[in-house]
Amino acid sequence: MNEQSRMMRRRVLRSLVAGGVAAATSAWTDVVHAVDAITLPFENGLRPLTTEFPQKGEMLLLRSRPPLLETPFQVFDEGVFTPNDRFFVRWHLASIPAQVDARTFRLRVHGAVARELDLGIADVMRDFKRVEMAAVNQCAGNSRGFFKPRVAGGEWGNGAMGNALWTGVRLRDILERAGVKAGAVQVRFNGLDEGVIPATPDFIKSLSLDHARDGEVMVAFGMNGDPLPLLNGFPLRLIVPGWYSTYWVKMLNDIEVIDTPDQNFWMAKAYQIPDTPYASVSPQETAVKTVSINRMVPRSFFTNVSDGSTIDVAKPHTVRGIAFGGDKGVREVRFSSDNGATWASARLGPDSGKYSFRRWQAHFAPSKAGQYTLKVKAINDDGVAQPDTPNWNPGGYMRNVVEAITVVAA
Ligand SMILES: Nc1nc2c(c(=O)[nH]1)N[C@H]1C(S)=C(S)[C@@H](COP(=O)(O)O)O[C@H]1N2
Ligand SMILES: [Mo]
Repeated sequence: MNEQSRMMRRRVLRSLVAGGVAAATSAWTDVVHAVDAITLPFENGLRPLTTEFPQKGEMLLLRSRPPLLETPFQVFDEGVFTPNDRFFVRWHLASIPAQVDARTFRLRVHGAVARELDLGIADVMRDFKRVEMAAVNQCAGNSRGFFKPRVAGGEWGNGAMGNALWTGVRLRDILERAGVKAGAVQVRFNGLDEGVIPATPDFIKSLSLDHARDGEVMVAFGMNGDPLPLLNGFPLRLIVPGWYSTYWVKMLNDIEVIDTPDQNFWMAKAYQIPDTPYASVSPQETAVKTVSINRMVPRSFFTNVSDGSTIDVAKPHTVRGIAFGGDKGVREVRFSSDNGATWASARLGPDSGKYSFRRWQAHFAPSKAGQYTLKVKAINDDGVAQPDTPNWNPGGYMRNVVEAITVVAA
């Protein structure tokens, strides 16, 4: 019943992994390292497992530079918080500092403010009230590999997400210290990373002034009780609870209050979704009105059974998993063992806060040998439920559907 045993872990040749189909004709000298790999359940789903990144344990490798590292899914069965050394990693630009000196690092606050601030880490930690919040960090493209028809982009499985207890200070308090001037409309955030060539637009994201001052958006220095790992944004990153992680700017060293809406590439052109329910369109549709991606939607997953698991027909089972409500708490998780014909409420684990993962479990006693399609559906505190059919959009964003797996009772 264990996810790990179902992952078809196997030894493959690194040149095969790196070179894809070209590997068959690659030089013999390329065939040097054998590495473990996992096959995700979609086309071209072979992913090597790597332990070669600093402060990271075993991760699925999608790309080395800039790094895209996915959390192996069985990690989510181990607890409600995702360990720092297994937390997924995503960077857009290839020039990322290999180390950051916390003693000399500065966070600048400028733009439409009464007083510019130039803060060291010690200032941030000492001068503002410390706050803590559990929140899910999920890439907008999480689960993109499941899109049908397929779309371009990082072909993630379901592991481009994680839940952590973030420690830091309120962005509102920092902005208050700087004194936002009348007429300001947005706050924009930049980190230490940049493109290799000047023509690459720097990765910069903005939030409305009201959102930035909602008292929930944080500048974090702690993750699950430790400093942030370098690849997750050491020494400071933005936390935007309930919103997709494209806004959670890492290695944050620049906050600018602006008085006209941000038109930079990463706001105006990238991360646009159809302005439709579940950001869904049919693949034939064109000229759909788009908006910048924003709030997350509820999701739920199985963590101790997966598609194709064989289970003992003679025994009752506890099926379990994780859920989250998106921008709201989890109201209910429903479980079905008959392909959605009947549903029962799952038992929810302890509540770590409305933006956190929440564990769930349900009882399943197969009445006879055979195949069972198990489904799980999350409903959030606004009554928003996961859809029965998957959404689709050309960017491969916001994948959402009631999860279904088939197990064999024998
Ligand atoms: N400075 C910086 N911050 C960034 C990004 C980036 O490329 N540069 N990518 C964003 C995106 S799209 C994602 S999914 C998250 C990933 O966070 P993680 O690497 O800590 O998991 O970082 C966000 N913050
Ligand atoms: Mo992302």
